[in-house]
Amino acid sequence: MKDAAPQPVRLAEYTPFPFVVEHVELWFTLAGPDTRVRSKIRFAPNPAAAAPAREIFLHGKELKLISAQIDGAAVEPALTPKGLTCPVPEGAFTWEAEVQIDPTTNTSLDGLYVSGGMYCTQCEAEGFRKITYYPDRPDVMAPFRVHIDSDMPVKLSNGNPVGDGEWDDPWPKPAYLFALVAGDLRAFSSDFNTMSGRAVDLNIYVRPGDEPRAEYAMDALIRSMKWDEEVYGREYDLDVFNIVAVDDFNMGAMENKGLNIFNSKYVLASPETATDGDYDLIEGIIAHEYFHNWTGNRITCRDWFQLCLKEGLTVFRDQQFSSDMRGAAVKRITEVMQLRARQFREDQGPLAHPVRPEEYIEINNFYTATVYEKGAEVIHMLKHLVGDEGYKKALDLYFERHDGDAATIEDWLKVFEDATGRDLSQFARWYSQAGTPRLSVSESFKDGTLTLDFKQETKPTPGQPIKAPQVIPIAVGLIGPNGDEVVPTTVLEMNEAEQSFDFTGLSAKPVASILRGFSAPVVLDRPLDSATRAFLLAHDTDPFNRWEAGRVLGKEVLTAMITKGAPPSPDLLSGLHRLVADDSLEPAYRALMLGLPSEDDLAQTLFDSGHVPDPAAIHAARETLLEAMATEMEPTLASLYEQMETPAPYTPDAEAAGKRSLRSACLGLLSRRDGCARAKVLFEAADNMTEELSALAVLVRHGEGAEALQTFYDKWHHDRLVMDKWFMLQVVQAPAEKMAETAKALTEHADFDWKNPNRFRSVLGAMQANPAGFHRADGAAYQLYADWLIRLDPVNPQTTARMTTGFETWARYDADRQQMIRGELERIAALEGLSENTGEMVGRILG
Ligand code: B3K
Ligand code: ZN
Repeated sequence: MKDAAPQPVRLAEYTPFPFVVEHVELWFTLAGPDTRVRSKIRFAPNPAAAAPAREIFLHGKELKLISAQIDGAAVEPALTPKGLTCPVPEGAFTWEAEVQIDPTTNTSLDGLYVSGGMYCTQCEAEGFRKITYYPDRPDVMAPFRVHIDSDMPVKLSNGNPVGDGEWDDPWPKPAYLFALVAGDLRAFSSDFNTMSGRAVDLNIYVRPGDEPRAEYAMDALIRSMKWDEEVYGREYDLDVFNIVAVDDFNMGAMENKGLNIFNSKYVLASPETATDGDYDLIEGIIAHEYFHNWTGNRITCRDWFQLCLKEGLTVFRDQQFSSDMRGAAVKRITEVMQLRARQFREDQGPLAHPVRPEEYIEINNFYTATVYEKGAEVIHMLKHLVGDEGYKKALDLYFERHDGDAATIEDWLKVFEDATGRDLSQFARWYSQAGTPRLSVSESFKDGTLTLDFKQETKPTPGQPIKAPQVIPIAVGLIGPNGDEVVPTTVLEMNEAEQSFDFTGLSAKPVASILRGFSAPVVLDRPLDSATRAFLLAHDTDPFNRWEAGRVLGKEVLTAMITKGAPPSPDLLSGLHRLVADDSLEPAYRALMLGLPSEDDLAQTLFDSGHVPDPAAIHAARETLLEAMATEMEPTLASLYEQMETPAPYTPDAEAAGKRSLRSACLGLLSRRDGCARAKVLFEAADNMTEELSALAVLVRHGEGAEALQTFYDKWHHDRLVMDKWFMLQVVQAPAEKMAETAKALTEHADFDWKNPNRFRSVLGAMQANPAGFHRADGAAYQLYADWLIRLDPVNPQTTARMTTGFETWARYDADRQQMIRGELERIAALEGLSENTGEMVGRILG
């Protein structure tokens, strides 16, 4: 067992740091295991502190202190594993220190580490303390100057270059935004002229030979810079903007000031190696990190409890950007699918927490779907409530009032109140109350009046037994019996536990389209007969709700198949068939229509309606429905498959990608009828990874993939990113009863580099995407998964802790499965030397 239980950090206990940092200067000597960091930091008393302090605490972790001085005189601070304490003089003083660190053995990918022969850093949230002694908290902001001594040809840090390996960042920043890179790298370069005429050099640094694969990311960067000027009036503020691609990275990317560091998966793309999905993600993540320059860097967070201040807002901004680039309807649907798959799942289980949590043991465990995606949904609602004009005024005021600040959610809501005159005190509950509200509605029609009676209810979540009503914007439109819209979208504002709204003066009973565009992150509970759902599927003028009608119908049909042995419903089959055949709808939208609710989503739905989900039965029902769809629609699918062929050469734009996504959906269904004939042809002929991979997936799914997998391996084994796909596909497409064995065999493959997070996730993480295999009745997959978490924890606690969420849904399942999962979690919890990261997660999941 672990030592003394770690103490949580609490929002309520925030106090300002007693000093301000006026300037930081750092000298790095990058020399492998004997890497040295010298620092010179100018401190002054913080006027905002309660009382002047006569000693200073600096964070420091895994550092070897070589020397320390204050105002030039040697000092001997008291050292602990978390930092040092040292007496200080009255007034301002200069701290100087030298530490020794070893980046070559740093496998946590946090702090300064070596990846593929290059030095790089990751400091958010608390990695800077592994580089030198410093007040490593976001409310301490300072300008930095950095000197890098290394024989590496490229030496980068934040800010503007002022010499070889010398950088000056004039914008005060917290330490979590510090970055350093040194390596044998090549740049793909371009430039940008800002709206006020500043010339900015843009570089994407990659390994030699990868330069052409950075072209798309560069294009996305330039479009992001332009968009932020046009839509938010935000201009870039340095002479250079650098991006570096790194192979070993715990997450997607990091917004370090002027020097974004990216997982190479989200930078490098070529038609032959990247899929349409990869291009889409690259565009979105490049934008996200760039947008952080204002929402995160220029205005940062006072403390880590305010994480959603920068993350929720930046996700919201990248969603707006992607919607402008790729089409609003399709983007909104994919956002909501992702929200439900990740955030609703989190909110409905033992890890539920508010968008602004109130305590944590390890902050890295709170970079969650709730903070990011629900954080963005809260802003989406706010915009509904104050309108586009109000939103614009509030954002302008936010940038004007808080530029240079480390701000809070209270500051954020205050600008909306001041700009619009609205009282947001009840709305603020969205930040403090965890859980997904369930919004039920019943409807009645009498004398030309439609009445909608709403009721909201949020189940208790850990630490929050009682929930107060929230403000819920409910976008509603009404459709007349002939399919025409009779009342266009209006936003109803619900703020009580139960509330009714009337629509008067109607000549006939309309069909209401409720929660249009998914105007609030709630579960809508609306009993409706399948004929009315089919009517909405055919006629709803709101593209999101039209898709949603099909989705809900699909869920109801699947539920009836699973719980009552009902056959696939003809209403659903014919409704989907009509839509898919409708040429007036864009192909990407039709492709989404063909997607059924996921197995995980169905498991939660069954659980919510009082059933114990059986993962094998869910899988089987989905298969039966897919077979029925293929049979019903075969001729239509076959002709669409021909029509949706995109001309060579490949282009990654949304229109072409949309056609390919519909084509791939058709291929998936047709392969159930044509013995994989089309997939075999496509696999041979494809000139791009999107189609090569979709054909391979079909072949493997139908047990026809052995040869193709070998061909693919021989063609791509030199390419890490493509090989990740090869690993992942085999796990995802494996038959449930063999998934654990497949994954295990892959972990024994010579190319399974388990210390690389991308590769680890592409085998172990992929098990989650095969729920029937993961939840196999004998627990073999649970055990394999836990074995690997146990192995990874001492090497990379952050990635291990994140992956424990694979077990967060244990309470949905039957007693045997519950017992097996709990057994695995307890086995992990009992480990000697378990990291605080994983310990906290496992403890919360067990409850
Ligand atoms: N801010 C980083 C995430 C840091 C995660 C630290 N464990 C990337 C992003 O959200 O843009
Ligand atoms: Zn972010």
